[in-house]
Amino acid sequence: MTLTSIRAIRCGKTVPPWFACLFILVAADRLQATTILYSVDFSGPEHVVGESPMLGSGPVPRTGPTFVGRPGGSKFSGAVTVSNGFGPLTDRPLLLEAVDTVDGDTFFDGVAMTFRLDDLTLLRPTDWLLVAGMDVVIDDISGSEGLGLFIDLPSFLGIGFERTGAITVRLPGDDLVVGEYVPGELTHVDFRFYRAAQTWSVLIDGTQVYAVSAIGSNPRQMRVVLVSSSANPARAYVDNIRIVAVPEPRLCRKCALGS
Ligand SMILES: [Ca+2]
Ligand SMILES: [Ca+2]
Repeated sequence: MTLTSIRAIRCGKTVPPWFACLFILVAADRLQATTILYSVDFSGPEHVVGESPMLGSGPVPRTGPTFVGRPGGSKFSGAVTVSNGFGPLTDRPLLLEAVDTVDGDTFFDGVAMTFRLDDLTLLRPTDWLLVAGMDVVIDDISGSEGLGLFIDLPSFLGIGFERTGAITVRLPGDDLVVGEYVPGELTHVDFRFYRAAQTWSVLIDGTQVYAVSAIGSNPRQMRVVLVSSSANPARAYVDNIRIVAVPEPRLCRKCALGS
């Protein structure tokens, strides 16, 4: 970082270099103290290309999901496997593939991956932010009911990659279109819980697209679900899944928030 860029750091006004340096030290301290709950990139030796990912459990940071498979039992069909790469995800992303084995009936098939949070201490007294995020690349979900990313609360907070090309916030009983995606291109999704404000927000490629207050601070799990409604296989890739708890910065909270 150059002196010019240090001077460019703003907290409502231009700050002197000594303050910027102090801010950097505090930021470094904050970075070190961040608790990584899950860091899952499917690239470690415990994960094997062509097989289901190794599950994660026990102490943090966990390097695998806590469940992959078929939600809802035998009616669901598909596979969740580590792949060599796809498009911009060149370093072993996870492929979710769903096929509806009996096309035209009333049952959908699909696969899911979950990251348990209810067996972890998510937030310490000084923590003010919980972030859960991942990279997503859609291959072909034209025959599916979409790829859903959920934080399960007492209710749920969900993002849908729909077969129409829309990205939606999935609300109980309704969907809100908040963006669009291009098959083969990367989209990054973050869920953020701001403890002080008791606010959950959703960010697409770093831009907040939705926020809601007071729907609970103790999520049970993060869930990725691909559901199919046709014999045409639906395929989507995810990678670089991180769930972290961030402590309160001691100085310049506005700077840390980027506002
Ligand atoms: Ca990877
Ligand atoms: Ca069916």
